[in-house]
Amino acid sequence: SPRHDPGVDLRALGNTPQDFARDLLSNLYYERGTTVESASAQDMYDSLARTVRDRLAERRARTAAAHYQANPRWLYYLSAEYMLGRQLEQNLLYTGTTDLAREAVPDFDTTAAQDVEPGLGNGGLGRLAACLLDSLATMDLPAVGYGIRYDLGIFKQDLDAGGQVERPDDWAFQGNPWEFPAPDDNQVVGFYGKVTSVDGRREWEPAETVLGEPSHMLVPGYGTDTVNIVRLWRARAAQGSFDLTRFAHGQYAEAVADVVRSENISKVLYPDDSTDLGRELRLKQQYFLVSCSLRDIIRRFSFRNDGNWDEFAAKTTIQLNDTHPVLAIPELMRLLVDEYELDWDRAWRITHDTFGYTCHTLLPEALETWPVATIENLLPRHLEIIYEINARFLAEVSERFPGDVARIQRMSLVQEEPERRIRMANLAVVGSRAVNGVAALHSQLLAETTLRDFAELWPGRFHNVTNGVTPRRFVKIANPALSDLISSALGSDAWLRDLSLLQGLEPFAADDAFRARWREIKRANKLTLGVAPDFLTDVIVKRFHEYKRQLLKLLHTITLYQRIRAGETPAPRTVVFAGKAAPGYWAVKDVIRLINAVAATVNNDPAVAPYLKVFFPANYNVTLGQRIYPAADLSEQISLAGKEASGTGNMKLALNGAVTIGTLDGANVEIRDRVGADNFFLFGLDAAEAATLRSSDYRPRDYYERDDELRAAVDAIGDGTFAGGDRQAFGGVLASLLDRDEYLTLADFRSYLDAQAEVEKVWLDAEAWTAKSILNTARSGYFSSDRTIADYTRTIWGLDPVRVNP
Ligand code: 26V
Repeated sequence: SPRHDPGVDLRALGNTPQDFARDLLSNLYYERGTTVESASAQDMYDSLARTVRDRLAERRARTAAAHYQANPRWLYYLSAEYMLGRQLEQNLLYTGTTDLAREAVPDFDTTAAQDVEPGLGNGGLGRLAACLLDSLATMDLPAVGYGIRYDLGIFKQDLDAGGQVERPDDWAFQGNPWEFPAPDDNQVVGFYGKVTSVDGRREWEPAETVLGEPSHMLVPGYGTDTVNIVRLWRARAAQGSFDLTRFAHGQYAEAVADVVRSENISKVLYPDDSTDLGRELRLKQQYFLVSCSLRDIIRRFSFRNDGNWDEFAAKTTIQLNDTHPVLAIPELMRLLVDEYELDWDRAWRITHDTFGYTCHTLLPEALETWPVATIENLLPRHLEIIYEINARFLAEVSERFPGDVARIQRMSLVQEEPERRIRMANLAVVGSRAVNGVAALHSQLLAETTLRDFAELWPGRFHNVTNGVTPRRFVKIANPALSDLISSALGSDAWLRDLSLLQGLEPFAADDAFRARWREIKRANKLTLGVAPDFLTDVIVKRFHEYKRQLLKLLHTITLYQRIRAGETPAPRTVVFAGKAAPGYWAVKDVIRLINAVAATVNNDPAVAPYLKVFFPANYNVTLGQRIYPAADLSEQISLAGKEASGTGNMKLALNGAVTIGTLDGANVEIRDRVGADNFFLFGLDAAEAATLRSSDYRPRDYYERDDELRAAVDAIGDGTFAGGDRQAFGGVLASLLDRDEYLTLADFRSYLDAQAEVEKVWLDAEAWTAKSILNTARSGYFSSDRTIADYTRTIWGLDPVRVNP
């Protein structure tokens, strides 16, 4: 029977100024219980958000009806992280109500400033997930994103005496008007307990259960009526968990112990994306996400397809965003074999045909492994299933490579030394139909190094899908003036849905008036950011990691400072650093402290002021990024080659007309291929050279001793120049550079400075620079996440669009 009543006209919400103002007032009165006169900024924001949300909800209802009719193949994106960014401006744009809102709301800017971004991710991987959802909806593809509704998102970064201090990000403290709770779709998740045999079947009896309560946020497409959802799970204790008896005895903490233990599962996002910590609570989060989402996926499948399992893989494709949700593989096996009583081989075919796995790193220390003992305790039945998968898999390997014991040890899902651990990436590859890296070089290196044995066994399973970014948020919303200029040059705004059309800007690189206008916009964007409008804005904005080499940028900055002190007069520049460090990652927290110490010295030196400023805005997040990218002239993408899987900030910056200085790493390679070698400042070792040098007896001190400017910059770190004479203040940074220099910063220093000299030469010719800037935008259309989705759809997912009736 139809679930949607076509007789109901859901479009009662009009789009005249009167309709909009009436709905806003109605929300103010009936949802907030206040009036225009006494409304706080928060009241007004919440009412406006609901007014916009209701217009999306109407599209959502039509989308659901179209999906029900079509009964399509679905994509389910499983991700522990989503960095959605602010919602209000996006949803105003997508519903075409920006002008209505500005008219209806008394102080629009103050109201809009109440919007808080849900920072439910660490960095690149989480923001990629949000860009992919935006493109899926824009391309009318039936998809649901599944994630965790953390109470606390990525910490807020303060700078205290130049050092990073973390504060909790209670992002929904004032409520979240964009969210729809769906308590009827609760799931029950089990942990711990034991496995017994009953009539020849294995039965897991969990010792602890937790409720997963879903809510969703709307994910509208741009220029279409499709509105998809991202469904986020929050952990709750079962009703009645409060222990009244303990309470009556004055044992207040004990009375709520069960509630607290349950709710802790979705309490906080783990802010460490650099190392595998192996904490049990994190494994609980992962299983919580996987268990709730799979049951929800099966529920959705069952009411559409009468639970015919032979149809499951044809109707369902599940993409695993890195290894964080990889427990979905043994969990689906457990559900099929233990609960639905399918035989193993049939269950395995279904499971294997359902999953795709995206790998986002090459760093060995970021590859997740879990101690066997931890899994055995928390998820005893899953461990049995992993062992069974492993036994069958290793039998296959032995048959292909008889007697190759070393290979079997490398490929096993179980690492034996120094303790027994489960290798999640191996499990992901074995249990998936398709595996992909996130940029051409990354996918190639995965197949040649990290996952080489697997690529040899199953070459057809390995793919590349180069990352992309949404031009709606990162060009149209972030840079409205540039967007208007592009639309008027191209004669329409069709580029926002087909970014390859930016190619049409190429001829304008030779147009004097256009270049002048382009520069004016960049200038205005710098003023908005609060940096000097006529200085070169040189930006390195990303999470802090040693491999990303913010320290290389700092050594260059110190050299500039020393040259100016020595009487040189380089082209004026502002160096912008922004980004968070994992709270326990001391090596880079010291780098943040050092950057701010250098900034204090540089910015307080009047002799240097005309030439150099260092700016470190705190708390880099999506919102701050949207202000920085439009103001940037130079995009720093200077990771050691072979370490950055892709990068996506590089794409956001190029699309906003920043020229890249970078190594041949991640997607830089493809950016350079597309914008042209003349419009990209290349330096440094390539991945092969870097690997060779690292495996030889690399001696950073040799570089230090041979290069006078390098030595002077390093010495300034050690002699107290930036620490009021304290020679010990940055001893750790110094020692790690001179004794180890794991990421070859000193080896790439001179090449980097040469490339910076070339930057400066071009910058001094404003017309030449502007032409390069325009060509960077014109030739970066490939880096739209719409193209990324088209690639996934063609090579991995096999989805068809479903159009929503107007
Ligand atoms: C890693 C880990 C390691 C273990 C425990 C917790 C945890 C949480 C998050 C991560 C994420 C690291 C992977 C990541 O963010 N990779 C980035 O993915 C971007 C999108 O594909 C890509 O552009 C960046 O180059 C890559 O570093």
